Amino acid sequence: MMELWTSPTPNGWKVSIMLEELIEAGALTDEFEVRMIDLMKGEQFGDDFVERNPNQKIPTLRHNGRDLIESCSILQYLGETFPSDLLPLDERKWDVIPWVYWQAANVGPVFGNKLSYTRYMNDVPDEQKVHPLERFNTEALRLVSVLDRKLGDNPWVCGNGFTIADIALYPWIRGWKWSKVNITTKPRVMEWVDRVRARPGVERGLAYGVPKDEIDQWSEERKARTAKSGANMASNENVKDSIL
Ligand SMILES: N[C@@H](CCC(=O)N[C@@H](CS)C(=O)NCC(=O)O)C(=O)O
Repeated sequence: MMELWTSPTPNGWKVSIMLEELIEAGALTDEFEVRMIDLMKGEQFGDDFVERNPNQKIPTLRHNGRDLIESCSILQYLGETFPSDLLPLDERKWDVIPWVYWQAANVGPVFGNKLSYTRYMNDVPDEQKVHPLERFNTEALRLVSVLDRKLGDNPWVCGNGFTIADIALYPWIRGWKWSKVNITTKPRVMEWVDRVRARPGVERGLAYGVPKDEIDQWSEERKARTAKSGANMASNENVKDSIL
């Protein structure tokens, strides 16, 4: 039995895309349940959620009684449990896994912080945002350059095969307009974004919890709602109340 608790956010999309890509590859035929967690209502702080993920963040996956947290560890778990080309299980997996760690340790936190200061810190005075915005923007651009070099002339991050490294990276890079990280100087990265988006499994994975006509372009109402919920979550007061 498999249950995914998630939300339509970059870390959530990694796992929903993975499940749909596994179905596409014929590697996953089991039924699974998906529960959309309303982050704005604070469902990630509820007892039933925290029992599955003490870190109070989506996504979290329960499979055969085992709870998995951290989107990239879930990608690896699914890749190993349901073998497919998405994660080679011989020594070639070491061409892929370091780039999944690279995403988890660098692209996710840096793009996440850039996004947070760009869109969500409404109650922080502008002058206090100057340094973090510059810091995270510069680092995000550096990471995009690393991705550009890694892609080289290959279609996918780790060469000729689409893998969990592409799945880990795509949801953060696709949101470059929302996080205001200018990737347009890197045509190979732009083309890779389009190439990933064109995959049917990716299309279905992005649709979890989002109306079909808003997969690529959110409505103004959804943008405003997301910015408001992001501001609530980014508020230090709420973080203290919920964890300490
Ligand atoms: N490193 C974690 C990050 C998870 C994460 O930050 N999830 C966000 C949504 S993308 C979340 O649940 N935020 C709710 C909150 O901070 O209260 C992972 O990759 O799973």
